[in-house]
Formats: sequence, C-alpha cells, structure tokens
Amino acid sequence: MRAAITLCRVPEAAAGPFVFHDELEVGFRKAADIGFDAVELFLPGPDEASVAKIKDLCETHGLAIAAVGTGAGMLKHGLSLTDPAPARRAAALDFVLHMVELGGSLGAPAILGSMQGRHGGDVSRAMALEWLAASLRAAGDCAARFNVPFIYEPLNRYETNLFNQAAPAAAFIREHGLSNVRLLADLFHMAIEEKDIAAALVETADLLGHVHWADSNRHAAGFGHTMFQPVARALEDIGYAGFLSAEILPMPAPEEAARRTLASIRELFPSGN
Ligand code: LER
Ligand code: MN
Repeated sequence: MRAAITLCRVPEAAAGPFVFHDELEVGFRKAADIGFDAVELFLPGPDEASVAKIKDLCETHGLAIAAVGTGAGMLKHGLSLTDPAPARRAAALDFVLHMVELGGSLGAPAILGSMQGRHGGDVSRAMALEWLAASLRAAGDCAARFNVPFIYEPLNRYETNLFNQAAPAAAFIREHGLSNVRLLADLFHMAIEEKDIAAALVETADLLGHVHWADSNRHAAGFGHTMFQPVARALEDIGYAGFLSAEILPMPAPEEAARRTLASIRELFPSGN
C-alpha cells in the first residue's frame, strides 16, 4: 500500500490536521527520509509554487504527489460551493478548478472537503445538493482532461451537513452520473459517523479514490481506538490501490507521527499490497 504524508503551507491551518508545515524543500526531504512514497499538498492557492518546481522536488526525492487539498479557499477566502451568493459560489468553483488543474499537472487528484460548505439559512438542502452536484460535475470534467479523478470527501457532522457517511455520498454520485468523481474515506470522520468503517469501505468500494489514514482522535494510527485490522483487510479485499495519506495532527511531534503512520501501514500490509 502506498503511504503519503501531508505537507501544509497555509498559515491559517497551522493548528490543522497536517503533519509537516515546513517549506516545500524541507517537507519533501523529511517525507523521503522517513520512507514515504508521496506527499499530499495543502497549499494557499494554485500559484504557491510552480508545477515545474514541485515536479523537480518529486524527482529529486523519489516522491509522488498523492493529492492536493482545496480547503484554503475556505480558510483563506471564506469561499464555499454552497454559498447563497452566486458570485461567491462562482469564485469558490474557480478556486477549486484551478486546484484541479494544479493537481492534474502533477498527476494527482484534487480533494473537495471543507469547500463543500453546508445548507442552512436561506439555502435549502435541495438547493445545496444541486449546487454540489453541478460543481462536482465541473470539477470531474476538468480533472478528466488530466486523466485523474476528482475526490469528494464526506466530513463529520461538525464540519458539514451535506454528507457525513460514505454510502449516501456514493448514492448521490451514482444518481447524478458523476462518472469522474471518487470518494475519500477519511478514517477520522468515519470513526465519528459510520457504524462499521470496514463495511462502509466494502459497500462503496467501486468509488473509493483516496484514504486519509487517521486514528479515531485524528492522531497517527495506533494512537487512538480505531480497530485497524478490519479496515486494512477491507482495503485489501476490495483491491484498493490508491494512497493511504496521513492527514493527522502532528502529535506528539511531526516526525514521530510520521514514523508511527508508516510503521502502521507496514505492519498492517506486510505483503506491501
Ligand atoms: C479535509 O481533508 C478534512 O478532512 C476536513 O476535516 C477539513 O479539515
Ligand atoms: Mn480528510
């Protein structure tokens, strides 16, 4: 199983669930030294670093880009795809599409997490879901030009009220024929929302595109109370071939969280699959 580690360059997310916050050169070197296969980037925007520079860092350190997050659009600019104001929604989609292009140029998918927003106030659930479907279609079409999917992430109830579980999100993707959209299984959100994480992974297997490898308390795997054995067996059984990416708090310290993550993956997938 390929292991990835998060590298965040967004000052507003300094307390967020990201392991490294170093400059790109330093973060890539640390990821490679510890033994990761890839880096997941959380950048302030599409122009933080050139594609050429990031590709160069990947080559120098033998790393891939697992995914790029889009959450800075919300954190830095307060943008959301379900904002009641049409101009704000348009700006949110524009931000997401530029991140899709950045990721695509690096052979990586972009992720829709917090930028999905929520319904409430003047925005009905039906309205929000219509806007979400339209945005997922646009982002999926854009990603297809780069031969990568677009990744939609159900979040826990404290972060969105659109989709909190994998199966309803999968049904929504299928109903709307969003053929280039895949699901992100963030094991932290799933530990809050799912009845059975392994069963949810099996149920939505055909749509699984990315995994955030986190324990129940958003620490590294092994530092919380999630039962990782059945999760790992489910991922093997469904033939998941994507990344396990540590979107976790850097606790007790970044390097230790990173090493614990990699050890958990090597222990749970001894055959390397
Ligand atoms: C993003 O991947 C995520 O999991 C959300 O909780 C936003 O922080
Ligand atoms: Mn996540």
